[in-house]
Amino acid sequence: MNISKQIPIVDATKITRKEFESTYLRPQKPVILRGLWKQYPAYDKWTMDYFKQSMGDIEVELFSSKQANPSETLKVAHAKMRFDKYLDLIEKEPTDLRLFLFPVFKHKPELIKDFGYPKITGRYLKIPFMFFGPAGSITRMHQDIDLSNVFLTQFAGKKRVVLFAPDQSELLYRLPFNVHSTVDIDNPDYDTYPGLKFAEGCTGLLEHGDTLFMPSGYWHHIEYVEGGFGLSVRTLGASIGTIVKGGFNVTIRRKFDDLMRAMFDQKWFNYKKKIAFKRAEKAMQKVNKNNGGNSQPAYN
Ligand SMILES: O=C(O)CCC(=O)C(=O)O
Repeated sequence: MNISKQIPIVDATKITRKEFESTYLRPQKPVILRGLWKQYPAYDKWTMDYFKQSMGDIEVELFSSKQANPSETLKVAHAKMRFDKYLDLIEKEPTDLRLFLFPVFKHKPELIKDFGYPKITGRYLKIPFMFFGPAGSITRMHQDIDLSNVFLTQFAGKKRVVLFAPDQSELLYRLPFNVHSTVDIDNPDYDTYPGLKFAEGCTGLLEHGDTLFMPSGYWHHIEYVEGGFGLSVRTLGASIGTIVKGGFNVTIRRKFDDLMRAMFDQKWFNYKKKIAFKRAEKAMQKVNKNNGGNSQPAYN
């Protein structure tokens, strides 16, 4: 596996919409847009203390990466807590409880006034979500099921992100009917997952005010280097094909996977793993063929 390539960083106040769309959006290349949200009050206003004071009394549902079943999309919470207590916890104590896809605007609609949708592109799906997590917690590697383009802005704390393009899915042992991979890229097990040796991705560090552009279907593994939070907004996928596939994933494919898991549980998971391993084997053969039979693993 080689993830040493750095995600490029550009000054968002200097790049035009035309440049962004031709260099990153249309070719579907990730980039960190530094300072994209400087234009909105949220840039300075949204702090841990602000959220504690303004909506600390609501109850939030929390997810643990350690307790997560790799076969499932996150639906069933592992813990519940008052929001202010949770924010205190992630500032002070080790925990792996994350607040994932948090629809903060349902609880506090006036927050919408603190930001807008940056004119660097268009076709926004206006459903923002927030993500909170403590230092050391991990958002396990996944693709976003709707295949939209994602703009993830960091407000507090730092996050290390590792991305892989969708064409690396087989080498990452993507589980069919699902958007998760079973590999752990922080502790790569090359004996069990030999295809992972050939996967190539890129890495970046998000700090306050950085917006990561993740093109449709990009795999992301996120590590909270410091406790903090961010917000994602999405735009429609790059092509009609991607949009239709995203719609299909969210509706039929996910429901089918849920149904099969409910009926066959471990048997279904084992079947999906078997397919993932077969596909990885084929992908390795393809890499080898493309390199004239001299493929060298892309180790870091
Ligand atoms: O920042 C995070 O914890 C997760 C973000 C994410 O997975 C997403 O925006 O799709």
